[in-house]
Amino acid sequence: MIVVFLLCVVAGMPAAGQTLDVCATCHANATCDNKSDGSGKVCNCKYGFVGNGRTFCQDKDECQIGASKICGQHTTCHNTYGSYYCTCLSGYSPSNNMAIFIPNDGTHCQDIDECRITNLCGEGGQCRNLDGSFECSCQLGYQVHNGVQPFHPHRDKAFCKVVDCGPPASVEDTVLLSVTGTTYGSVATFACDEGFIWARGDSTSVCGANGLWRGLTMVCEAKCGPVPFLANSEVVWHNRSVVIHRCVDGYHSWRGSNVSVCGMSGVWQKATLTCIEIKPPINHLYVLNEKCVRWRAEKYEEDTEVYKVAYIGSRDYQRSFHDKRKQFLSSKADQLDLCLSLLPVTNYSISITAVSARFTATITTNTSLPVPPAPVVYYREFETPVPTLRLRRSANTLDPISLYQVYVLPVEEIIVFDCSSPGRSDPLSKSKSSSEYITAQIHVRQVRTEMNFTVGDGLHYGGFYNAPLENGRNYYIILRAVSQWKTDLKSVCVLWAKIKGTSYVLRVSLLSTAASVGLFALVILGGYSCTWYFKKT
Ligand SMILES: *[C@@H]1O[C@H](CO)[C@@H](O)[C@H](O)[C@H]1NC(C)=O
Ligand SMILES: *[C@@H]1O[C@H](CO)[C@@H](O)[C@H](O)[C@H]1NC(C)=O
Ligand SMILES: *[C@@H]1O[C@H](CO)[C@@H](O)[C@H](O)[C@H]1NC(C)=O
Ligand SMILES: *[C@@H]1O[C@H](CO)[C@@H](O)[C@H](O)[C@H]1NC(C)=O
Ligand SMILES: *[C@@H]1O[C@H](CO)[C@@H](O)[C@H](O)[C@H]1NC(C)=O
Ligand SMILES: *[C@@H]1O[C@H](CO)[C@@H](O)[C@H](O)[C@H]1NC(C)=O
Ligand SMILES: CC(=O)N[C@H]1CO[C@H](CO)[C@@H](O)[C@@H]1O
Repeated sequence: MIVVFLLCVVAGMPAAGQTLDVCATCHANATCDNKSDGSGKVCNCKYGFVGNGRTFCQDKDECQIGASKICGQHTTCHNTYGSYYCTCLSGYSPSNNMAIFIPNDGTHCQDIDECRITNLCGEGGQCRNLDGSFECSCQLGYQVHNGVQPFHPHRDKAFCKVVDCGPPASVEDTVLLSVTGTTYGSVATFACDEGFIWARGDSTSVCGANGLWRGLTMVCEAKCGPVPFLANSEVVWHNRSVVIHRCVDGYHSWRGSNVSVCGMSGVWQKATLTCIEIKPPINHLYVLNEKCVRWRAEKYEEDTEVYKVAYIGSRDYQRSFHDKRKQFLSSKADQLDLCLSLLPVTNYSISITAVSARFTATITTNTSLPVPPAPVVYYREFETPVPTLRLRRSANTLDPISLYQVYVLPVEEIIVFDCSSPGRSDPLSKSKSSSEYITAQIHVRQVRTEMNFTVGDGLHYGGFYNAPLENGRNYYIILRAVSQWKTDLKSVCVLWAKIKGTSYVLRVSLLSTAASVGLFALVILGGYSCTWYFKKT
């Protein structure tokens, strides 16, 4: 410390007596000095003290007037007993390089350039000196962590860390060829993905200061264009070189590959998948012409399918009846027709199984009532009014629901007989004697294999009166065989006999239907709707 003593002369009081020892009266913190004029002694308070030098000398606080005034800028003033000293504020250092000073020799506090100390801001940090301080920011390629810029490395937890872009982000339809690193300035090089060609743009990407890869502007053009379309299918998965197809709901694949591939030539090698509607292996099954079944086969074209056709027939009116049969057939055809030997007036359940597809379709049907076979009669001509006629019947030719009706036709000018019209029963009530009537009705059960029937015997047959024939009149006798089931009725008529009561000569013209004349029998076929026209000549 350099202390400059100032000599202060305190004017002494005029001495009351020369004998007074002034020095003895000086304050402990005062000195006894010669008077400047040499006229005696005087007490002076020591440097740093103020007072009269004798009775009091008290400490003077130099710092009170302000550090910047007494010590200068950027200082702290420290008062001591009788003195003071100065120090520099943090960030400043005294120009004389001493820790403490008194500025009376020109010493002052000057800013410290902290940035002269290397690495003060850490790796990647950039130091900036401030008046009395400094701050850090991050160099290009570095980013601040744990804080914001600018930061102070001792005060904040912030620090600089090198920018890392991470693995290079790939752009659609490109592949990474090489990369020099992942930090700032690293370069990644890309190439077009399989199935693509480089159209234009930059194929490299650079790790930028913001931590992002940038610069890749490569445009990608697909070689093969949009994914190919297949009817009734959807795309399950695809990339630009491979497409996998699948049939949509309700359709299934009819062989073929389900993958499309982008070929070297830049065109799709399309999948060959064919999607067809899912249908049962047997469909559109129906009965055709009463005895045939027709169905559509759903299978691979070239495959042969084996079908088992089984059918069961039953009859309401004949409990014991069971027609149960089966047959197999194998075919490649898409449509099948099969005619079965179904019996008449029967309910059938027909089931068709596609053996390899393990699928069965069933249909029910019934067969209709057929026209009964024409009865075999012995045609004769009689000259008696009570002729006995013969009928033969082979067992089972007619079913149990049939019966016979015997018609009597009195011969008039013109006789019209319709086999399908129900006959009249009462010959007595007829107004016109020429009308035909039913003379007997005989159930088929009563016939067995052969029957002799005498016309005009006056008895009742099946509720009909077998009225005697008039002597001398001419008649035709017609036999009608009837099949009846519920409301359905089929019949056939045959000419059974001719009765000649008089000398009339008759010619029969069979105008409308087919006729067959045998040696013994005249059988008239043609069914229920046949109509005969008889003309007297
Ligand atoms: C004189 O000054 C000193 C410090 O320098 C102090 O300790 C002492 O008390 C003072 N004496 C009186 C009598 O004031
Ligand atoms: C598409 O996928 C196939 C099969 O997974 C693969 O071999 C091919 O490399 C892929 N192509 C593209 C361009 O991704
Ligand atoms: C494509 O076909 C293969 C074999 O032909 C088959 O295994 C695969 O399941 C099919 N994929 C689809 C999605 O249908
Ligand atoms: C066929 O079945 C129907 C209905 O069950 C029935 O009404 C009919 O009488 C049956 N026909 C024969 C011939 O069994
Ligand atoms: C026979 O089948 C036809 C058509 O399926 C139906 O209309 C008719 O009522 C059936 N007849 C009987 C007797 O079941
Ligand atoms: C029917 O008559 C013939 C001869 O006229 C006779 O031979 C035959 O046995 C008779 N049939 C019956 C079932 O009576
Ligand atoms: C310090 C100082 O100058 N002291 C002087 C005071 O006066 C006497 C005589 O008068 C001198 O002898 C001292 O030297």
